[in-house]
Formats: sequence, C-alpha cells, structure tokens
Amino acid sequence: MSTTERYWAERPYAGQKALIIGVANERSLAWAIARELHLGGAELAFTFLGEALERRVRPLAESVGATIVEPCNVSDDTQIEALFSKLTEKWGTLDHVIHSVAFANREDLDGRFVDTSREGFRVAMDVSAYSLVALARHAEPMMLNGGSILTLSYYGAEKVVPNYNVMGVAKAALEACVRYLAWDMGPKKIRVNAISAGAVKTLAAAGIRDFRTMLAEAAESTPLKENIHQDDVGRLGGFLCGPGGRHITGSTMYVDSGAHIMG
Ligand code: 0WE
Repeated sequence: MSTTERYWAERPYAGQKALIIGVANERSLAWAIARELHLGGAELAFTFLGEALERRVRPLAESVGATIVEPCNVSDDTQIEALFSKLTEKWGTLDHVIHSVAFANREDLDGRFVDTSREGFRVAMDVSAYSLVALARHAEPMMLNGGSILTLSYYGAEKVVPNYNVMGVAKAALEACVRYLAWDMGPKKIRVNAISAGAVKTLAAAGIRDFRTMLAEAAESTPLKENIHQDDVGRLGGFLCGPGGRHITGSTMYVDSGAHIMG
C-alpha cells in the first residue's frame, strides 16, 4: 500500500457530511476540496447558481455520489433558508461547510478603486463576505458534533494587488468575519478558517485582464518558483476539516508558493 493509499484507508471524514458552495466546473477550488473530502469518506451536498451552472455541477456531484444538489444564490435569504430546510430534512446534521464564492462587478476589477460605486461596493461585500455569515448562522444549529467552516481568500485582502480593488476590501472583511465567527462558534467546537490561495486559473479568473501575465510573473517571483494547483487547496481544505485542524480556528492559511512573504 502506498503512503497516499494508507492515508485514505483511514477515511478521516467517514460518516461526515459536507455542504459545498461554489463549484462552477472541474477547475473550481471548491471542487478540489470536495474531491478531497470525498476520498476521505465524506458525504457531499452541492449548490449551484442558475441553470447554466446546474448543468455543470450535477454531473460532478453525481461522480462523487452526491444526491443533494440544490440551487442557492447566497445573496438571497429565501434561497439560503430553502437550502437548509432541505439539508435538515435529508441529513439532519452537518459537519463541514465549504464557502468558495465571490463576486464584484466586472468594471470594479479594473481601473481605479476610488471609482467603485456604492452599489458595486455593496454587491461585492454582500456576495463575498456577508454570505459566509448568513451560511454560518444557518449551519450552526445543524453542526451538533462541531466541525469546520472554510472559506477562500486572497492576498489582495492585506496588500494592494493592482485591479483587485473592491474584492480586496471584501476579502479583508471576509477574513475579519472568519475571526468573529470563530469566536462565536468556538464553544460549539465549530472551527472557522480561511485559505488564502495563490492565483490559479479558474472560472473566477477567466476574463480578468492580464491574468496569464500575472500567473507567469507570480511563478517567477515566489520562493517555490511555480504556481499553485487546485489540488494544493484541496489538500489544505481536507487537512483543516480533518484531525490535523482540530485546534485551528480563526486562521487564514496560505497556499501560495510563499508569495505572501515577499517584500
Ligand atoms: O477573488 C478572485 C476573483 C473573484 C471574482 C472574479 C470575477 C470575474 C468575473 C469576483 N468577481 C468577478 N466578477 C466578474 O464579473 N481572485 C483571487 C482571482 C483574481 O481576480 C483578480 C485578480 C486575481 C488573482 C482581479 C484583478 C487582479 C487580480
């Protein structure tokens, strides 16, 4: 038996249930974490936004034996409530929530941050930061055995990454939400953490100007001299949901080839 086979033979998430929000296709970071949890024996539920993504998500969900695939627009309380009534009815309890959702208007990811409109700021904050709070609040009563809530962040939360603009502000808020949620939920042994991932080619990065150049430059300038892969995020996500993460909460952990240490 190889080392990896031996690792998965332990099935660290056997009997556990995980809700995955933010799979768009096979390149999604949420999908990488979902696969990792599936390998370790977890049962999965997925959400999608709109019919186009439903057609993408359903086959992926089926490939890992998931039977719960529900719509969820995270900026709509009614849809969040419907999702959790379905989960309560089908599962009753929940162990993990993976939140891998962000949105800013396309025009706010270019040009000057100072030009962000009130509505653009509101939308970015609502979808990218507040949604974690709303989901955590609904998940909490189902997480009777403790568990893990994970979200995805990016270095633009801490330092200026040109053009990341309002998303940087929203990710800063998201990382602060992680800390306050960790404090609220700690007594119930629910851990809340963020993974700050290096730039990686996903649907969220498609159409972002000069993204390929960014990737190439990042690869050159990081200590490890290579870009990250979705699977790197999958492994850290699995670690944080598993026994390795038992006393880790409120943290933002980096998977970025060391990019964040550079001055
Ligand atoms: O968080 C992100 C991007 C999230 C995102 C992507 C889009 C594209 C399509 C949020 N909203 C939208 N809205 C759209 O209309 N990343 C970490 C990837 C990313 O995005 C950047 C980056 C990096 C890295 C934008 C500018 C500069 C760097």
